[in-house]
Amino acid sequence: RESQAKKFIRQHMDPDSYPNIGSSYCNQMMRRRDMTKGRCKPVNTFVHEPLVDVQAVCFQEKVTCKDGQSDCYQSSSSMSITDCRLTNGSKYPNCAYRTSQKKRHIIVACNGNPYVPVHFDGSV
Ligand code: 139
Repeated sequence: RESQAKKFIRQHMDPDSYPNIGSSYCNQMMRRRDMTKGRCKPVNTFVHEPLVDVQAVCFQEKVTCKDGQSDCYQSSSSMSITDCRLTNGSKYPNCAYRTSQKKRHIIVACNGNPYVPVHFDGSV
């Protein structure tokens, strides 16, 4: 089955779309990356930076994760991201998202050998 590392890439990496991101970006990408199967995933962030730069965050500033675990890391640089948030009226299977582009420091949880991102904790 899909590894945690591959799942992170599928759900959170999109290095090539930026800066051509329109208002339907999240509606298309959430479906294309299989996050609208079974339920609408409520919140998801795509990162528009090279994979190597996102993987390097595992060796940057260590921070506490939202769930209290200690395997989270904050990027030293701000990164181009797009937050996708399910709209209030959206009802499965019609998953409708609001698309918001931001420049933020990302926070990811890392695991495994090689030590790579497996969870997106948030952005600041
Ligand atoms: P998730 O199933 O949470 O993690 P997403 O990140 O895509 O998948 N793992 C950890 N999980 C949580 N906290 C830690 N400290 C962890 N360390 C390792 C994927 C895998 O990572 C492992 C878990 O065991 C799991 O197998 O918060 C809920 C979802 O919302 C997304 C991220 C998360 O899903 N989200 C939230 C965003 O994409 N952006 C935001 O700004 C906020």
